Amino acid sequence: MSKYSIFSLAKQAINYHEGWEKVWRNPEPKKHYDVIIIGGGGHGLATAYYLAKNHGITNVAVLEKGYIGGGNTGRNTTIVRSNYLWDESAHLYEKSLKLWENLSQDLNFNVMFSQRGVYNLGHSLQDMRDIQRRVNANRLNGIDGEIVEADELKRRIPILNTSSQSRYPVLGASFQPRAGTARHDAVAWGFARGADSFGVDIIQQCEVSGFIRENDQIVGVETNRGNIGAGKVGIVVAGNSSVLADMAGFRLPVTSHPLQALVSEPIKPVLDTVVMSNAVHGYISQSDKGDLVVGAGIDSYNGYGQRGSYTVIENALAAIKELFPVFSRVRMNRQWGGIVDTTPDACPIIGQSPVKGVYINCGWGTGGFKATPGSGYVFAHTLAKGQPHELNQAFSLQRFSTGSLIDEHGAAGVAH
Ligand code: FAD
Ligand code: PYC
Repeated sequence: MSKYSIFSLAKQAINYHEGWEKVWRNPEPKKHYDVIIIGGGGHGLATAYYLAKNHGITNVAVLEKGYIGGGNTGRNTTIVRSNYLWDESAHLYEKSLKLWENLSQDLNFNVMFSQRGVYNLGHSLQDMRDIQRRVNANRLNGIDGEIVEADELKRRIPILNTSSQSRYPVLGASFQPRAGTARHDAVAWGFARGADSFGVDIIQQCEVSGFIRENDQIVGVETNRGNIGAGKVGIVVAGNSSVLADMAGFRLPVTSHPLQALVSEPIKPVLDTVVMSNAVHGYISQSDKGDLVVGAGIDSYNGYGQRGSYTVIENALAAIKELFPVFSRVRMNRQWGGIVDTTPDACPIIGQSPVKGVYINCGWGTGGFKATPGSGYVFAHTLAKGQPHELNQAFSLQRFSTGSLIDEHGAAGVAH
């Protein structure tokens, strides 16, 4: 039973929760750490957690310029799936999905992982051929997937408009039953609490503004809270990756774009799964609270403003309204944007950078939330051993000079 009775909970509420224990400490930065992780999003926090848990490296700091989970981790629409086309990505995302399946137990923190399934709609014969190819490839890799024809889709999701008269008629879908959603903040908080319990320092309001160099090696970082020495530095800053890489002295093939989402007023439960359509650049699920969570395709211009332009969400909502006419009078409550870091092959970059002492984890674009545990797992290995885990070997920065690209544009969620 909880140590808080109903009376003590009420007393805490009146006392502004003054007696509640902190979930993680709020330490001052030390002079030196074995590993510094820049970026307190899900990926940075997961990296710190697995560094400590799997590799016994606990003299670690996570430096976050704002508050943890305040970047894309807290701005995304929480779709988790592993139905990628190519072996390299399928294995990486499937490892992540397996970690998701046990994450609440592992962290002893409810991340509300809900395997409600994800549908990717097909609107043309070519879409359906691509779906067939992807589902077949997934099955060969041991990943669950099925092809669902339009009639069956209508039976499973009665409010979906499958009329042949619509602008983009629905011909069918791929379905991954083990896919679903999770609670984004809880993922950041769970990993933060877990990492902190191993002694990792999570330092918020700590912006990295430069790197300290000795000869050709990075030996620390400059921050608004002073200089901090480091044996190794991991950059995990999503939309700000090019900015940090530039400070460290190397270039990334990454462009940063706004990606927008919206939530509606809460309504009664009507949609118990996730429906995505790359062709119309819109996707939708319903949160446990009842809000409709709707997302758009990326804004095609580059920028760092966490907003995006109106026409993009107007188009996404028009598409959702056509797919689900029943939602036409639902009011939207909030809209926001996050900055996503896209690469030429829609795959991440995870590994050593060209600058000694610096490791990079970026390029997850519109689809990194689902990878949070897997990304942390392989990046921790890479930092600990100084070489990649077999699951991230193919995702090096060097692939952009060797030409070994892994084109995942088709499976990478909302088009980019
Ligand atoms: P972040 O959570 O952005 O963390 C990076 C952190 O670095 C930030 O907190 C930032 O403040 C910090 N930082 C930056 N610069 C500095 C500095 N100089 N010093 C210190 N700290 C710094 N993915 C999915 O898989 N499924 C989805 O449904 C999905 N939907 C999305 C919807 C939207 C609207 C958006 C924007 C993204 C979506 N994504 C989705 C993508 C996903 O959110 C990201 O790929 C993922 O969250 C990236 O996690 P992260 O930890 O790398 O980045
Ligand atoms: O990668 O599945 C995904 C996704 C959905 C919405 C944004 N990204």
